Amino acid sequence: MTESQLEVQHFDAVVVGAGFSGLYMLYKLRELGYSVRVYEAAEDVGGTWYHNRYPGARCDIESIYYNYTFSEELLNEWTWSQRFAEQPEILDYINFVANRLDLRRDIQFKTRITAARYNENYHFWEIDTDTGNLLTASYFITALGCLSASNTPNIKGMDCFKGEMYHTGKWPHEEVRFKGKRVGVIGTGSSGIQAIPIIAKEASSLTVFQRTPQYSTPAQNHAYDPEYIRQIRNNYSEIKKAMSESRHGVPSFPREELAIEVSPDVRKQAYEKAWQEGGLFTLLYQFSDLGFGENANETAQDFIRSKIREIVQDPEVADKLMPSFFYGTKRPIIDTNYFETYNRENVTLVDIKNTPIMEITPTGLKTEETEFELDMIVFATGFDAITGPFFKMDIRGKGGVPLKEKWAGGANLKTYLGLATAGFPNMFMITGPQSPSVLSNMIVSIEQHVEWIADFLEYLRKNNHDEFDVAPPAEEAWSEQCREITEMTLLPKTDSWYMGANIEGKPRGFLAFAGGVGLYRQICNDVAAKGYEGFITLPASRAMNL
Ligand code: N01
Repeated sequence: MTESQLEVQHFDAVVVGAGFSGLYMLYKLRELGYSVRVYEAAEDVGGTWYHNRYPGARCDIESIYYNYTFSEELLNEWTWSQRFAEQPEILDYINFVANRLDLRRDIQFKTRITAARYNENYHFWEIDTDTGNLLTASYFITALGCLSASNTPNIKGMDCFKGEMYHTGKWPHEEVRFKGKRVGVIGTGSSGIQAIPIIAKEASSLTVFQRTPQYSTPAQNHAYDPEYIRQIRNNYSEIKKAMSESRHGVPSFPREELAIEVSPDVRKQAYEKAWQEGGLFTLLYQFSDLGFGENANETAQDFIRSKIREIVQDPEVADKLMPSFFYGTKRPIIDTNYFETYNRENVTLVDIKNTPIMEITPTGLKTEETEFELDMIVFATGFDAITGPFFKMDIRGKGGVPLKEKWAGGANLKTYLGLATAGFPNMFMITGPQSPSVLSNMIVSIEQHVEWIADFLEYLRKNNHDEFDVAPPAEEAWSEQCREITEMTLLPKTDSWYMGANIEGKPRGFLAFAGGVGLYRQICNDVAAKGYEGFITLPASRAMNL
């Protein structure tokens, strides 16, 4: 270790992560005159879009809404090529922003924050990195991404596999070739469903190991018409307002009609229109009771199941692909030729709920029934979502209490607005647990959080305060409100990663705020308007408690 590495560096704010949220937080605080340093474990900017470079990776939010909206210049200088941009184009966009705003000079790459402790005497955070930096920061801001801790199941024998093995969430930078190979994909969530049709076209054979069949509807992706882009640009301030007041961060709203009150013909027409139109929430928005009413939801399920049956030629394969949970209680999935892929001769579907995977062998994979010879295994097995990335660091608050301990047990996961948590003063979370984050267009949620945090820091500075904490009753009330809203929906009735159900041993509990980004923004604004009600702030002038 060099001498300079042993020097303690102090910043007003240390931000963890250089994805969409970390980059905007850096820009915002730097503009306001704070000293900020971002630490990023990867070699470059991008966060989720840096790591998820598997074949077929693309956005499920329409590109024109999936960008920063805080700068008109950025909006006007970037033109998306297609309705659902592919990962390389999104990563290019993030690089464009990083270059345009000259962000890299305040980012330290290839450096992982390993631990952070709150120093109660000096009211700052002491932060350790895996490169030996010793840091202190008045504010510790996590911009970790909700889906950055990949989940690879521990399957007997996996270390002995002689072929290639990948996880969609940690895809290599070098080209992965499927040509002439026998490939197995485990997992049929958004990642698997995007990758499967592409891999199938190249591989000599593709075996899909499916645990839970999924609903997926066509993305109906297409190139953008320049005239359409021009119109969008001209109306962007209205679009931005609609996004910020919406449910999911896109400028559209569920229709008011109830599925259970219209005739089967009217319903079918609505669903058919949505199917043709494509898009993430289009089908879910056809009726306002799909997210709440079991019978209503079943009509959407039936429609998608009938479509799967129409598309998939082999009735036995179609049977295996029939999903049965409430539609929309896992993040909806949109695809390009997913179900069609099962009509290919080189594709086999294996139902691992009925015939579980027993082990990985040196040459393939064994289920209870069959042994499959494979040259490559792709894990599309998702993430330890939302809380997982926090637990990769040893974060300790007042009294040295580890965050992992505070949040142990699903019912104990308490935050205030998903932005902060009691006992961890001066720590902010961008798109943390119990915020709308993963249920929304992430960029809309990120911008709202970053701007709210910056406003709060300005409030503290103007009032000459240097410490905030959450009042425990405020986080009790917020957590209860999150639970009550979730209970009104069908969301907790499904085993999903929203519920922590995909990770063995993870406590069950809904991890986000389900009331929508519009309501959430209003609540956050009210809290600010009432002098940051629910937060305890302390003046910088008080004697240090040494
Ligand atoms: O992960 P997932 P993902 N043995 O958790 C299965 C976002 N995203 O990476 O359903 C066997 O959804 C698991 O089975 P089950 C988006 O928000 C967005 O696909 O748990 N199988 C499931 O089939 C998304 O929701 C885009 O029974 C196992 C799959 O693996 C989120 O990321 C693209 C298993 C995991 O599905 C996560 O998506 C990609 C095991 N032990 C991702 N463990 C966009 O379009 C898990 N599975 C923007």
